[in-house]
Amino acid sequence: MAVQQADRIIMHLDMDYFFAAVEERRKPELKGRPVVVGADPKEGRGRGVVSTCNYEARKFGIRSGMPISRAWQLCPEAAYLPVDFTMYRDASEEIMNIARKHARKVEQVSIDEAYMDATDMGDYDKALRLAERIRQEIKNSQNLTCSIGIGPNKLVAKIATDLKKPDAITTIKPDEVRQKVWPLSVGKLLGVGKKTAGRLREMGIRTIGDLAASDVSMLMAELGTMGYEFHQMANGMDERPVEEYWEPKSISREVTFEKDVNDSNMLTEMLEQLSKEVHKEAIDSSYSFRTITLKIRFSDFETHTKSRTVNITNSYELMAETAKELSKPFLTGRKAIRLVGVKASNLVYNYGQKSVGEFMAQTHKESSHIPDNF
Ligand code: DCP
Ligand code: CA
Ligand code: CA
Repeated sequence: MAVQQADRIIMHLDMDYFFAAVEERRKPELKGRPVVVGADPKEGRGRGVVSTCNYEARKFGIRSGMPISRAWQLCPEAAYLPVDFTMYRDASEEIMNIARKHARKVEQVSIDEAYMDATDMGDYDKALRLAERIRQEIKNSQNLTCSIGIGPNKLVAKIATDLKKPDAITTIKPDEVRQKVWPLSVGKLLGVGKKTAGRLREMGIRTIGDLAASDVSMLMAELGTMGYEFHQMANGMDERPVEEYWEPKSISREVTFEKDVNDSNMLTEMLEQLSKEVHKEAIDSSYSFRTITLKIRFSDFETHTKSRTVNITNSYELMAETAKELSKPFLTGRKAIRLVGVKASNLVYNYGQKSVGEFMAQTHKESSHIPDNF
């Protein structure tokens, strides 16, 4: 079994049924009942989706991302609660602080999830005891349960967490990858969605073990460099470091009109709306900005971007006005507009407004998928 970075010990922590667990903590009378957090079900006529639900509700088949109307069909007697993001973020911050107290390096990757580098513990037994201390402190001081996975890298640690939930700690040592990881479906690997899983299935590859046993040149011929990466992952190899801090490079929003637009009022309105959203995300994440960029794509796909750098600001008006001014040269009426976008970059973090934990919980997901070409 080829696990090469056997010298690292990585832990992955994930809170159990997080939003619903925080709701149960606030209202202990909910305990034991199915609890669904998400959009208002409106007696089955509601639109919107389930954010999450507790394990009692999962017994009825309710899942994250499911239409709330479907959840209502499956279990009308559940307690349905709206999303109270602020409360979950506060809980998240407390949990991340506990993790930071125990582990030297903590990388928060979502509101309820973090990687920790526990290499300095020296061996898996000591790492397990550290995980146990973290789990206990979260339970005692936060009255919430979590699951923790321990392995030689991020990939294996995350797979370990998912093997046993809730309220569990699972270790996968390098020499256990074959026994514990290989029987799992390829969908457990990072980047293998339904589409890729389907392609792999056509190639006769269903489990991670099938993938590990496949010829790497064949995988590369079929899937390019992705094929190589999947083969590495299937063999339990993943070199990504645990990174405590990172900065989002920019915050942006863009929209493709349903019908190409030639009306300057409509464009102006959209630029104001996009600016509002970009501005809100910047403020919520405690960022000021210096550069505002406008992107315009015409109906023939000709695309332009124009930027202006201003004195450091967090003003919505300045963002919207700048975007509108930058758009003027494009409003000749000659060509209809297919897409517009607004981006804030040259971001400056406002320390002191919010803690680093809070800003990371908010910005990590959104900022990691901003396309570089915008
Ligand atoms: N979330 C959401 N919409 C989704 C998925 C998740 O709003 N489609 C929110 C609610 C979850 C939180 O993110 O509580 C964390 O997501 P997880 O995928 O970790 O799921 P849970 O913590 O709810 O459950 P589990 O015990 O399976 O981890
Ligand atoms: Ca979770
Ligand atoms: Ca999670």
